[in-house]
Amino acid sequence: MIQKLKILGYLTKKHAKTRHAILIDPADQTPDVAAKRCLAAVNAGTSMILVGGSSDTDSDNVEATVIAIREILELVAWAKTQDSTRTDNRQVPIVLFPQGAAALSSSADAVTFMMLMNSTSSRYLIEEQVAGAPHIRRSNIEPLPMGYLVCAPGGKVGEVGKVKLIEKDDTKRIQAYALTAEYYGFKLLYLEAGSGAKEPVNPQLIKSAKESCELTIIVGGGIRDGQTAKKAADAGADWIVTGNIAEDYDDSDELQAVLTELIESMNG
Ligand code: 1GP
Repeated sequence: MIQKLKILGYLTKKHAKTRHAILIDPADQTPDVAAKRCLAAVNAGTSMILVGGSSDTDSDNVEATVIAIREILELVAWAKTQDSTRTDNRQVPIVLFPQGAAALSSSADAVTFMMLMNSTSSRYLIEEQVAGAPHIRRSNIEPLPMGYLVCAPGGKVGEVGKVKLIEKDDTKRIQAYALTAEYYGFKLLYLEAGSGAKEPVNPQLIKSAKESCELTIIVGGGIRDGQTAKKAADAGADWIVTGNIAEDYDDSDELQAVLTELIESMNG
């Protein structure tokens, strides 16, 4: 396990390259399948595993998924220590990306403690966070202060979160939100187009957010190939998240090859 209270530093550390995170939705796959996909992603160069979804997740399936992922990664890490020819011993954190207070696991390394800033519902602005905070304290997982913004098209998270979407060309509005996130003391800003979005976050919005604050920028939703990932990276994304694409592949080697290609072309 990565040492406690170190994950925020790991996420915000300035990197020459944009890093990749895989998002696992526990409602869409069994824990075993999730673990195999994570292993393929880590072998491809993924730097973080996010676990969460916008519906149908609860603490039981989140916990079982986190444990299965941790077990497979620890097994592989142990195997590497037995092989003197292997010098790579990258550790990849498992971070919860919860839909709310009912989708937490004490087995994770950290949790994105986020405000869905452009929601119109007090539930996603503050109430779920208040409900989840005591659980986070008890389980001793690290909270990562994060502003979460849903941009058009927004998809299911936009609907569930009762979001007033940031439109593709609304650079002024995203600048104001980015500044607000910084003034609140958040360290991360996540720009979301919605899982499976037909169009990813407009690179112009990413650029505007990046230029108006000092926060670490994470971008996800609708990114399915290296070219799209590269556009987001070039616009200023520090992290790119992909979720759905992993669910298209049952074969681990195939998934590893696809993600390797995506991660390489993103920084190419
Ligand atoms: C994470 O919602 C994304 O922010 C994941 O989106 O499933 O479209 O990759 P995809």
